[in-house]
Amino acid sequence: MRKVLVANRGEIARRIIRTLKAEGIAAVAVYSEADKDMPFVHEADEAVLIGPPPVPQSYLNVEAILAAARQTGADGVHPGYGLLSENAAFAERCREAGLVFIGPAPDVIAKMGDKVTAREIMRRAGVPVVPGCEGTLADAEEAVARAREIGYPVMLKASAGGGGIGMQVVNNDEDLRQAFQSARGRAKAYFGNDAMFLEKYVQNPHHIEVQIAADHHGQILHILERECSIQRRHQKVLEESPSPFLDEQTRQRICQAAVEAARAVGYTGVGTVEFIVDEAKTFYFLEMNTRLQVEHPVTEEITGLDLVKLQLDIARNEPLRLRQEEIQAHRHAIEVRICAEDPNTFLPSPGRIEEYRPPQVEHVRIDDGVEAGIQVTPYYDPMIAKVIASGETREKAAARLSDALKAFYISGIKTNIPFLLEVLDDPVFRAGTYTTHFVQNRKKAQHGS
Ligand code: MV4
Repeated sequence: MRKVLVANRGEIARRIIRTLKAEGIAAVAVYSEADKDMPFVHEADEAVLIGPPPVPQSYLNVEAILAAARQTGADGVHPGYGLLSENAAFAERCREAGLVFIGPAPDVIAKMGDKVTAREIMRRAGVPVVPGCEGTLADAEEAVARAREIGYPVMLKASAGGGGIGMQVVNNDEDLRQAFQSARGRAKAYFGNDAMFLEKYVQNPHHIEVQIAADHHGQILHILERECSIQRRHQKVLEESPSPFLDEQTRQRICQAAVEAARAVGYTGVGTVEFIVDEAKTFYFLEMNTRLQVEHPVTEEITGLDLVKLQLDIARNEPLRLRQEEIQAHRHAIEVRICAEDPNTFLPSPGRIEEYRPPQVEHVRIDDGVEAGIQVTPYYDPMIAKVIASGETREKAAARLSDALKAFYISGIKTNIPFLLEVLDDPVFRAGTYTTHFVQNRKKAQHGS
């Protein structure tokens, strides 16, 4: 590979360009009219305007992106996260155009994108899945029959959903009959696919994911876990590794299960296996994400690996020159996502960034996509920077992160930094005992209910 087109924007485009340069590979940026002044556009070796600001006309515009690749002579495409990263049809179009898609094969993306198929593949391979129905539900009456077998509460999910979209908790037959029709209608409208399934609802769980890497020579490695339980409305707020919740034995077992999950689908590339872990530390496969994730720097900071380099090595058909025993957590790392939003209402706060001064301190990594003078527009994700602090202990990493956030100066837009500081200061966070209900529980406590 000599030239790679980065089919993304903002901080992740910049992050990918950094490793491309280190590898001596030329980077092509594609950008919308709204992004012409963004750092990733200037840092690429070449940049191609692909359309107006709305994503369907630019960053999701497959024809324009493929035309940019052809026009610049790129031989590879890195999709980043979000946007086209888990679009099997796009991966296939890249291949047809003679471009190396930096990710797994299109059929693997499609299989993992369909949650019922993913569940069946894992169940047959002996990877634990949440107790639930087999295959899809024909109608509301079948849903009720299965729910009675599973036992309420159950979670009704859309097979084409994922990431929290198209799922709801149901407590009894009557609610399920009601929920089934409306949920199916929404799934049809949202995804063009109304396949539904049921799982036992796991109360107060932890959300733990395992990083994996698999080459084209049969080697599959896990690269430890990330604890991602601190979320708000299915948007992750903070991620850390190692998980303060896992003991060494459970860690070994969940990481091994992730390797088996990758093997079961014939995975190649860097990917993430998401698990839900209950209070007794029993874990279940939830989903597999076939892309580089937002929170990948947490893994990089504790292991010293460059996950984008691993993606490139695998895409170049090179064997992974790593043994499982060599992959160790040398430190503790915690990441938070800085978003252009009102810290009280969580509503987006677009506008021009007047001043922008990220702190520069040792063991604090900042992956950002903006600079002073940049306009944060409502067209795209409001995340503008990630701050990743590490230390020999969790306490040191947390203290460094807190200091870094206090020293992070941004004016012109509102950011969620005050909210992130409250999270870091919360006794439940400090104790490391939080679950996916952490943000919701804090809010309840504040309102005295
Ligand atoms: C669940 C669950 C409990 N039981 N499935 C959310 C994201 C997606 N990847 C799967 N998710 C969940 N699936 C079963 N059977 C809990 C979650 C979940 C969650 C649910 C409600 C509120 C916040 C949550 C945060 C993480 C995971």
